[in-house]
Amino acid sequence: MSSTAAENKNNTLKLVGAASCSGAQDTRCDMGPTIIHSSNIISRLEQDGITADWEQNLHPHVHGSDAESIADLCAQVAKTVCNITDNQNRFAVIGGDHSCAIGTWSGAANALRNKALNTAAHHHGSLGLIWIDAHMDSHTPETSPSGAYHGMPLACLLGHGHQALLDIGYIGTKLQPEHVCLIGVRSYESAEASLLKQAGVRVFFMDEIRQRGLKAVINDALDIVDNTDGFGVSIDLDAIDPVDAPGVGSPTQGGIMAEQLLNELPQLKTRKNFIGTEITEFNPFRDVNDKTANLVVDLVCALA
Ligand SMILES: [Mn+2]
Repeated sequence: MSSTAAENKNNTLKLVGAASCSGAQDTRCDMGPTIIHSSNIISRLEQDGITADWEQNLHPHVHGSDAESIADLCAQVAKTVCNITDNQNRFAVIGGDHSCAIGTWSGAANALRNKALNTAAHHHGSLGLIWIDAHMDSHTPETSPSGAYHGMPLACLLGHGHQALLDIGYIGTKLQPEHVCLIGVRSYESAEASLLKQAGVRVFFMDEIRQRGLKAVINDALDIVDNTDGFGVSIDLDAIDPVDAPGVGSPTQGGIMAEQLLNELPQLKTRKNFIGTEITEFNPFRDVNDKTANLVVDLVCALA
């Protein structure tokens, strides 16, 4: 007897804490996952009718700001996310600084690639990604003024960066430029802008969001990820205006208002190929009245 894909789908939201911190100069984002883990997040999801559990909290085995130390945690994150996706559950990774994205999306890409190989499909298991961020995160070690790895994850996923970070999950590029877009960008250096431009990655700057509205931009973003085998969203909380998200690693003026984002994000989960969420750069030490902590919970619920 054959069963349908719908019957096989396990449909549980698996939350994963990834305490990445060595990718940033301010390492206090490592407390973010702990704070969210101890919040009301699971009961909030259950109130919304979502089956959810907190799968695991991952910590670096070694603390160092070199590529090998970053790669250690990213490899753990990749393995966990790959297993969740293999089991046809959705994931929500709570960072940590944004360097954990190398792990999250390498793991997702690995699962999609294995699935395509196993089914002898005519496609290659392509990953789609909507990257919501004030920054481009597209530096390489050669161009980064700070050398901080949370400024490099998107470049790594596109195949540019330290070798140790390119080989996570499997050896090879995880993300094709035509399957990714950035939303909310307003602070960047010219070297990363030209890397994305040369690759042909679509960037929705804040100016365009103000002109056209977030709804139109999210619709365009969904067109970009529509034909992939699976897509997700990586949210750097600094994309959101510091008025609404003060507790972040690098607050940047002039961002997306939280309410707008919460209104538009639920469109993502209506797509059949939506596989998971990542929320990064929550720094509880900079938070004001738990505003940012509560927003993380709201964002996970909006995407669950
Ligand atoms: Mn970022």
